[in-house]
Amino acid sequence: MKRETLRLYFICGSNNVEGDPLSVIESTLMHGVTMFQLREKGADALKGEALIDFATEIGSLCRKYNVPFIVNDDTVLAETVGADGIHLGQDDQQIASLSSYFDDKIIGLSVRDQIELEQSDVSNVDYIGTGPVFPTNSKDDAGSTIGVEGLKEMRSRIGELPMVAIGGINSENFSLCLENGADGVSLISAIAEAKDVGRTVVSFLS
Ligand code: TZP
Ligand code: MG
Repeated sequence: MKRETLRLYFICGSNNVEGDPLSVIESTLMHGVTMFQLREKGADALKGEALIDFATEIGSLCRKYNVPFIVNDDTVLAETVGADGIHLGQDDQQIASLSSYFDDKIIGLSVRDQIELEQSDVSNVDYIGTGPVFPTNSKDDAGSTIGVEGLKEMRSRIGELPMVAIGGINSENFSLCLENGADGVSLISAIAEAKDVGRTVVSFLS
């Protein structure tokens, strides 16, 4: 994948936004988000047919705006709805056991630090997500922050592998991530909870 594709990576599930999630997602795509991930989590997460329907609608929107559509964790869902890729964490399914559907798809892996990097086979990984860079309220088990020093360190260890920063990124600190080795920033709350989603997206791109 091109590293520019990671520039502004919006991650969202149905319960990260107030109001209609599909309208919010469409607005972000329309205003220039470069990659989208469906991350459906929590006690009130959609399941079964409702989740498939939601993911299918998102897939159509992403195609309309020519933005890659990535599914978090759920390889069956990704394949069912024809997603462009999957994002896996350290405790998710092993990349080596993914079905052939993913052979030509985008594979992202969360790699927090040097220890996780040593434990990970990144040979078939298209990009890594590293963080949390800053404190976050969007993931209970995100662990301690790695700071921009963590990003810099990761960049020095992974060479040219595309890398996106995650965790607590907002309009004040996103440039720091880009200056310290990240090819892009991935965000939930700074976009999902913005009053004016379109304007917020544009502000991250300048
Ligand atoms: N992984 C590490 S931090 C995080 C994830 C999914 C949450 C990012 O959300 P926010 O609201 O942008 O801090
Ligand atoms: Mg996961």
